[in-house]
Amino acid sequence: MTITITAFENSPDKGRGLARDMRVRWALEEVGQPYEVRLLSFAQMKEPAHLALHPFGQIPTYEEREFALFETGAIILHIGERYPGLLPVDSAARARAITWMFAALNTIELPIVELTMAMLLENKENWYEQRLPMLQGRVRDRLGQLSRRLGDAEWLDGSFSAGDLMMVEVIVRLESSGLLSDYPNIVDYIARAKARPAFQRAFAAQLAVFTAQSATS
Ligand code: GTB
Repeated sequence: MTITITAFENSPDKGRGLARDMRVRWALEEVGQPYEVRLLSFAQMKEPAHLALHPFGQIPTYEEREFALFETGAIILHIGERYPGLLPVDSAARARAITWMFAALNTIELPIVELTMAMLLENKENWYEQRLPMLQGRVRDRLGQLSRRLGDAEWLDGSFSAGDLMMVEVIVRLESSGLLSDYPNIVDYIARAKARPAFQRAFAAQLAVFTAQSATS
């Protein structure tokens, strides 16, 4: 059975692992499932063939046998439920790991995306400097709460799980912002996650797309 995901043909992050196919690649590496990648241009993402798979015309998607998924939360939950390695067997621990996935996506990612989008797209606006401290404050609030909960633990709840994968994928987006340096345990948490062989294989695979594209253009 072949698993196929979609990814940017030319990722704006230049292969730094910030586009959301990275989290799907990483999850598949954690569970040891091979996958193929269909690369899409921005124009192809808005064409009917892709819109049939992803109503919002985005990447990544996930195809397996007769069905297709979109939304990284749903994709990683599916991978975690279908293959061992990302979700605990114990039902309470499994529910808690899924809770962390939702916390990453609903509670932590929202203010991070708001901040990073403002930094990227609104930095020339005359109200940007006024708005920035408020956006940064919201992110700091969440990082402080996360840092206190993580404490000295290696992972959020026992062994590494899909909850950690999603949380790390969400907070790495802050690495260039300077905000993480006030939370050394979060910096170490990210470093531990990035040291995982599955992360490294996934990162190398998405970087190879950018390297190959640069060589031909
Ligand atoms: N909620 C969806 C999910 O989790 O699957 C969000 C999917 C999404 O935002 N996809 C983005 C996309 O397809 C790519 S990852 N955008 C094109 C469009 O909407 O037309 C977001 C992303 C893009 C680029 C960087 N970067 O350059 O650093 C980081 C993250």
